Amino acid sequence: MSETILVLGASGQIGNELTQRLRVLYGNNNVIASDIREGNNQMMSSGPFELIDATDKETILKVIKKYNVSQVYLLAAMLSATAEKFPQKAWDLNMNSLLAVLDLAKEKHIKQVYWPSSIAVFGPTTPKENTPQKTIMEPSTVYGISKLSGEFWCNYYHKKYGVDVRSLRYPGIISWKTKPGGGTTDYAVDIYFKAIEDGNYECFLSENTRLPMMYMNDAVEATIKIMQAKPKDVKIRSAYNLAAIDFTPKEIALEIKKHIPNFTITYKPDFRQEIADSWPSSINDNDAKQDWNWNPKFDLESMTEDIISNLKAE
Ligand code: AKB
Repeated sequence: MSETILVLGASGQIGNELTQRLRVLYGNNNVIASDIREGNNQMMSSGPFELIDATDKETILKVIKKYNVSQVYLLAAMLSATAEKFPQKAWDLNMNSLLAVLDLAKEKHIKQVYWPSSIAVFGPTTPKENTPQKTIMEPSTVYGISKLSGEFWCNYYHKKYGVDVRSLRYPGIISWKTKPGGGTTDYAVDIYFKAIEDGNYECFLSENTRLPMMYMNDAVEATIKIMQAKPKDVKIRSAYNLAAIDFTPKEIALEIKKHIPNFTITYKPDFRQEIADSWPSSINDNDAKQDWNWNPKFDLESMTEDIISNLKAE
């Protein structure tokens, strides 16, 4: 595989693990990590790193030219909960970074773009269960509005200028190597850390709030899979629905209890409850399965086992 890849937002939750996996697949020196802040030791020492503000098109272009970059993965974004506090900043970051990268592809500086969408494109009027690819989409959060607008832009640049852009609607992504920041689904990451450190967790969502989720390993796998798919197989150029598991805070707590019997959970819903209530509880991803053979590997049980054994070993 001979690609040179630039990852924007490589120090974040998904960017970090995606960069490490891409370095294994494409060679350390062919994957340039970048972020507005430095990454962890492993990222900084395993391959090239550049400080980049993802909205700064000129700097992105300089780095593309410096390394002869062919693909950009744009992972920089402000997530749902933080975006409600800083709506203008969220809009500026989420939109300007995408338009900068799409323009660079339109101007033929790069061949391929990955940009993540989210289940946040759906809203309170969307069918909640087994949410289809095509359905009512009336997001009620700033983050959701920016992601839905981004999807339209991706589709537009593909149809109008032939830009090869690919996108997935991520559910909540659960990881143990890097923590997320500012999302509504973050509770499902925090809970594991608190279970190991303190034996208890105060959840900011109510016990029966069901949300679509996915283990990081599957998310990284899906991202690379859609980028490696033949262009003709990527039939949807807005963003694909993507699913793996769905559960409630009560259900994940019960699963953790199998490993840490004294673990306790309490519930104190805050402003994030309203965001969670506006999102689907499960997603239909048949298009991704049919078009490019998507298939998740982890369920709640195997994910919990993997996370807890890794956290205990740390
Ligand atoms: C968030 O909670 O904001 C994100 C997402 C679902 O896109 N994890």
